[in-house]
Amino acid sequence: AAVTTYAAVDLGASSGRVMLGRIGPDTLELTEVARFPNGTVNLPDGLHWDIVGLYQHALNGLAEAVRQAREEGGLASVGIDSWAVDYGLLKGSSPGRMALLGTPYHYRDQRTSRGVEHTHQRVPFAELYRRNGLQHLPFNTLYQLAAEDLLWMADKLLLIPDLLGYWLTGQQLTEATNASTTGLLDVRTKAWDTELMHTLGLSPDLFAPVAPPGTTLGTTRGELTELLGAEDLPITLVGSHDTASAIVGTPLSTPNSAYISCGTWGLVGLELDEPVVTDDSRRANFTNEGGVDGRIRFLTNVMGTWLLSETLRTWERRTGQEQNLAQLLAAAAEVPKERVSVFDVQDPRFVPPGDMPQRIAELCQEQQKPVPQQPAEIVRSIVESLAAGFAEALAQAAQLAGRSVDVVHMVGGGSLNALLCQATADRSGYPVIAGPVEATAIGNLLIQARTAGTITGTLEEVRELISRTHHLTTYQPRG
Ligand code: LFR
Repeated sequence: AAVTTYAAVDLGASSGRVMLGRIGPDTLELTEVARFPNGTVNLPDGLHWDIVGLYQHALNGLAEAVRQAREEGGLASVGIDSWAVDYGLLKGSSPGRMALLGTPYHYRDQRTSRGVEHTHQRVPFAELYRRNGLQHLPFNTLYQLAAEDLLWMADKLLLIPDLLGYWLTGQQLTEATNASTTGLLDVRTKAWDTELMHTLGLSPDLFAPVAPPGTTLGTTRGELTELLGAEDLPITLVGSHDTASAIVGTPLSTPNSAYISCGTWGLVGLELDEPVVTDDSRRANFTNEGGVDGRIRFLTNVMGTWLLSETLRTWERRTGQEQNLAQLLAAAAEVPKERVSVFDVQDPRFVPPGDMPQRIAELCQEQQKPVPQQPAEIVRSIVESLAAGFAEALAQAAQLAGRSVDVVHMVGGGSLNALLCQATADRSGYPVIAGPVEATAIGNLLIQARTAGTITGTLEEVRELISRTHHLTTYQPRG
C-alpha cells in the first residue's frame, strides 16, 4: 500500500525535534531528523523562550526532512505542536509583515501571580471556570495577559505553534486545541468568549480566528524556498497543543482507559465527549481542554519529569559532573521503603526552576517526614511521590466523570521509566500500559495523514494503527 511522508515539528519545554513520519494504512514509522535543546532564558525582566532560535532550528530541521524525503516522493505536509498557553505579540498594519514585539515569556515566569489577582478581582474563579472549564494554573494565558506590559502596543497575539506557522506561511490562525488553554475560549461553544475578553479589557481583534486541526494554514513563504529546498510546503494544523497530539497518539485500548501523558508535566485524565464543569471538578482542579475532533481532555496537571530533570540539573551545577538518569534510577530501585519519603508533588514551590532537592527537604521537614539524603533516596522519593500524585489524580478523574477506569496508558518520556510505571500501577491499582514514547509526534503526524487522506477514520480507528505498529509494555499492580 502507498506510504506517504510527513514532518512533525514537536517543541517540548526541554527539547525540540523534527520527526519524519512514513505513514500508510499499515505503516507508521518515525525517524528523528533533528533534535535541539530548549529551556528557560533568564533576562532582567524574567524568564523567556529563545523563540527565534527555535524557529531557526525548526527551519533547518525541515530542510533536512525535505532532503531525506526526496527519494520517497517528497514531504506531503508539515505539522507543528508545542507546550500550551505561551504566545508572541505582533505589531504591524499589514498582516503578512508583522514584527514580533518583545520576547515571549516562559510560563514558569513568576510575574503571573500579579495577573491572577488582577483577573480574579474582575471575574471570580468560579465564574471563569463555568465559562472556560479550565483548571487554575497561574500561567494560563489570560493571567499572563493581565501582567503583560507590552499588550497596549500589540496588534495581534499568536500562540507559540501558530507564531511559528505564521513565520513559515505568513498566515494567521489560532489552532483550536491550544486556544482552549488560553482561558478565553467558551468551553461549550468552543469559540472565543468575546464578552469575557471585554470584561478583562482585552480587544477581540487581538486574536486570530479559531480553526480546528485538519485545517490547512497555508504553504511556506516564497522567501523560504531556497532555505527549505522545496516550494509551497503545506502547513497543516494538527492538535498544536502538545498534550492534544499526545492523546491522539495514545492507543486507548478500552472506552474506560485513562491516560498519563508524562513529559515535563504529568497530564492525568480521560478523553470525554462532553465537558465536566461542576463544583467538584473545579475544587479538584480538573480541566476541560479541547481535544482533536471536538473531544474533551478532562485532566489535571500533575508535576512530571520536571522534578527529576531539575534535580539532576542542580546536582550537575553543584558537582560539575554530568548525571546519569538510568544509573540513578537503577540505584533508586534498590532503596528500601523506610528510606523513601512521599511528599506532595503539587506544592507550588516546585513550579519555578531551581534547587529541587533543597525544596523537597524543606517540604519534608515541614511535614515532619524524614528528609531523603543520598541521590538514590531522593530520586526514589521523587518517583514514588509522582506515582502517588498520578494515582490520586486517576481516582479523582474516574470519580468526577462517573467512569470506572480499567487501564491506564502512560505515554511520553515517562513511559520509558520502568520504576515510575510500576510504582504508578502499584499505587493506583490499575494495570499501566506504557508507550509509545513519541506519542506527541505520532499524534501530530496521524492528523496530517488523515487530513491528506493517507489514512481515514475516527480517532479510535486511527489509534489502531499505533497498537499494530508499536510495542507496548504492561505493568500489573502488585500487592
Ligand atoms: C505539556 C504542557 C501542558 C501545559 C503545560 C504548559 O507540555 O503543554 O499540557 O499545561 O505544558 O504549557
